[in-house]
Amino acid sequence: MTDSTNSQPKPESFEYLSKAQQQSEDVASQWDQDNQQWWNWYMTLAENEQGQNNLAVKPAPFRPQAPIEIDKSTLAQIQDALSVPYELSADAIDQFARNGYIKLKNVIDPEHLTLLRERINSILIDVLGAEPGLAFRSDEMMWLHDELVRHFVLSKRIAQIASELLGVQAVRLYHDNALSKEPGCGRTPWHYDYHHFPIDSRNVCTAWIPLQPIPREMGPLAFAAGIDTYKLVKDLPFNKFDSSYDKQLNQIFTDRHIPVDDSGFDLGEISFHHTLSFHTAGANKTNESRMALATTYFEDGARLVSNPTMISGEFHKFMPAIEPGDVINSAYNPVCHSCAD
Ligand SMILES: O=C(O)CCC(=O)C(=O)O
Repeated sequence: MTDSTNSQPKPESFEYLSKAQQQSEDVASQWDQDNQQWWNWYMTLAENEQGQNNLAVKPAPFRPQAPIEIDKSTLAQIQDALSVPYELSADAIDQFARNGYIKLKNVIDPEHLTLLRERINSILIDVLGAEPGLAFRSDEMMWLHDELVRHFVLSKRIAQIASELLGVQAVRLYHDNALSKEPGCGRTPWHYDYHHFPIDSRNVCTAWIPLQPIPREMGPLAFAAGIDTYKLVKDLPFNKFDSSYDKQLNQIFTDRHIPVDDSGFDLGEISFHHTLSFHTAGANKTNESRMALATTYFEDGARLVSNPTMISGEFHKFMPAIEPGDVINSAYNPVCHSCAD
């Protein structure tokens, strides 16, 4: 794309930024479009082999299927399985504290995840349509209207792990997030969630739940080891227009020999990453959508920051009526695990 006034090529990000956001380099103002457009923009900030967001692989149209019916007894079984406490070892807690992330195998029944994948795929088709075109499909707050999704998002088992890893008494839900990286979609840029979530606390973590096995070539979530790694790059200026921030982060991690875990995931395996953990995800070089459900939890009592920025996307959706400085305790932020229970 070129600008008719000065014939300078416009960055790909301009396709997704509003006119107001295009006019200033600063990120202080709030995001002014929806969260799907946020992801469209955000994916343009990744450096890719071909220098572009979308690779040559083209996805086939999504085939809308009749919504799968799940009977009451299966739903009850799923809810029960997702309420069973998980035995987290001291070693896992220690690894999370040191590395900022942990991958845990056999947390969720693969059959339950297969049902969830079908359900989330049909939700995405309902919300975004069946035609390919989006490199990265997303949706949030699905738990409010879908019972199957709700059992996963409010799962005591998952929230208990989050609470123990963070070492806090109780956690609340920030949001759920369907993350479908389509065939041919490029990398997710390096980032840490502390920069993204408008939550005034470091006691925040995300469970990233693959909905099919994810080999390396499908773009698994990948982590830079070290809870303190962010200190190497915390003063690096973020660039909202192009991939320069991602590129510099990559260079610094390479120069400093920071180990990166980009191993694949089995079905049933899930990861938890701390809000200070730097992470990325590879391109999806397969012909299948790389689907994951991410659920984020924060320490009960945390407040909304005083100045949320565009990097937080359409966050009001996740905490209606909460104002800067308020404790985040809306009806959309239920306590999902409490040691007092
Ligand atoms: O799924 C992805 O590619 C990115 C997800 C992510 O960054 C997250 O859940 O924190």
